[in-house]
Amino acid sequence: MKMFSRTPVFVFFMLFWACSQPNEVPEMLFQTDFESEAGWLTDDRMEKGDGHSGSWYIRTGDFVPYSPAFQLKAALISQRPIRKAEVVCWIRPKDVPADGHLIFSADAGTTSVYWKHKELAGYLKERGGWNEVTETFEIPDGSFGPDNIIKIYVLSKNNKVIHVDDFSVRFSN
Ligand SMILES: [Ca+2]
Repeated sequence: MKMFSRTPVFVFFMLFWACSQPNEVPEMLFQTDFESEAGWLTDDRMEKGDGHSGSWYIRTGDFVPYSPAFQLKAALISQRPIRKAEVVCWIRPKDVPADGHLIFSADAGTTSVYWKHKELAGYLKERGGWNEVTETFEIPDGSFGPDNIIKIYVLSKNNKVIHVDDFSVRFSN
């Protein structure tokens, strides 16, 4: 009798559990406005001034062509294969004509096992204004493994200074 008396409670619990499980793995969003990185991100490429948000942003192009990178092992982003990375950031050319790339790479040590880029020249024609970059990397299955390090960053192609602020990456499976 005890078993029958507990059955409705058990069924209710299972229904509640089943209904509360998401149908899809939630997207994985990483974002920064660089306002809280000052003093913690030990990189000379941080700059204080008129940011897109607040006072802090990063720069690339004069003494180092690469901006600081988003950098994380693929397995720590998701246990499932990553199929898409949607990047939104704001960039501002200090000098024109600036030219740049948005880079996505998956590295093993110092070697890139997968590497793609997006042209940024179209965002960098006018001096002094912040421009929103919205780019999506579609990633074929098997492009990299869970132990590879995912890096996403801005590269200045012609040594002109580019400012970068409000950087976000949304990964999905
Ligand atoms: Ca900022």
